[in-house]
Amino acid sequence: MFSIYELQKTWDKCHTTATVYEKSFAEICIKQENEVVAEYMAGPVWIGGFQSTTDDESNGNWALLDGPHRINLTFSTWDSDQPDDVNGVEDNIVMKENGFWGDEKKQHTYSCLFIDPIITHKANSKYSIFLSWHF
Ligand SMILES: [Ca+2]
Ligand SMILES: [Ca+2]
Repeated sequence: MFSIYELQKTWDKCHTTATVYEKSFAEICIKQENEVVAEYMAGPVWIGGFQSTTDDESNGNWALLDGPHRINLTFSTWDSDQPDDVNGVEDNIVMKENGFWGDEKKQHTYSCLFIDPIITHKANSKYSIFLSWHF
């Protein structure tokens, strides 16, 4: 189950906020997941994508958070001009309103996309239910 935490947070704050609510920062691994999220979101959202190292920027080294683990990015849907690493500081992934991804500076604030790991495993589907909320 995906959910959008509507308050705007930095990427790091989204990460810690996910833990507070016993959720995970969302990883998006397939096109269908991306499409579902793009349909429901009202504005850009941080997802749990980041560069595991920027030593070799052109190579990307993009990864996803999977709970406490990290996995290499196998699916991506970058916008046409992205990732462009403006000023050499864009190392995290935001999903824009059009559903495509951009690299962005982690200090920017956006809503956060979370998944509920427990329901995910039970239902074997992240997108059977979708809700949006804020506290
Ligand atoms: Ca970068
Ligand atoms: Ca960018």
